[in-house]
Amino acid sequence: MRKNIVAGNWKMNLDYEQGLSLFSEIVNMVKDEVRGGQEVVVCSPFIHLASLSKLGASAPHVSIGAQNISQEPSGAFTGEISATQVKSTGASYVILGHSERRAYFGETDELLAKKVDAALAHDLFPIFCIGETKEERESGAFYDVIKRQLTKALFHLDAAAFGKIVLAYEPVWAIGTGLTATPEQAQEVHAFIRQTLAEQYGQEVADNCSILYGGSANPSNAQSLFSQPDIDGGLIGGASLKSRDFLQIINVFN
Ligand code: 3PY
Repeated sequence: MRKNIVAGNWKMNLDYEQGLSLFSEIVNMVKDEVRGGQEVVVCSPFIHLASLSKLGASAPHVSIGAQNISQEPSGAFTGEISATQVKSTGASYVILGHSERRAYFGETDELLAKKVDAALAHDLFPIFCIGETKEERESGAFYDVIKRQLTKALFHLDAAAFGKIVLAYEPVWAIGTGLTATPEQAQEVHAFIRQTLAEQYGQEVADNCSILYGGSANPSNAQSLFSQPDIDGGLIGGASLKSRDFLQIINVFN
């Protein structure tokens, strides 16, 4: 059975104290709300990870994640952070393939395949983002784009390794623009992703994979998005920075 997951992506926001204080609010609010089979993940900047892991120890359904790792194991890579280092903070997830990293830091599917391997080698679950640009949607090529991203970055994994991946469909045209895919548009793509997984790995692996929707998800649209059969939760940007909004989104599953 796949899990419902609501993951917050704080991006490059919040100083150290602000991050701790928001996280404490989230933990206190969700303590009694989150059901078995559902997980809340907070993906913070690196500076917060170790402290959030300690604060989250009393909240079994709240996990911590990073937003990037290096593909390299260790050594002379100034400014980089390895999978082992992230894992040593107590984090269990890492966002990989976010469109901001693809667009601003030149991350390619080939590089992302290496980052996925580094994460899995150190027991970090990747939340792997895929999605098309506005031009790719308008030209109708978006299914090819999504299939290419899956194939090049993930389909070298065997079925057991793939079972540790969470996917997030994030249409690039809906990130930071206030635009959201309609529930029907999102469902269509999620169903396509699941079908592509079934072709590659079989129906059981496809059925067990949590596929999240990301891209301006908020308390007003979460209900209609998450009620679609192939949408198993969300990767939440701006709305994860406000504890009340984030809780309202989490509560869609309650
Ligand atoms: C957004 O909602 O804008 C995101 O990028 C989530 O990752």
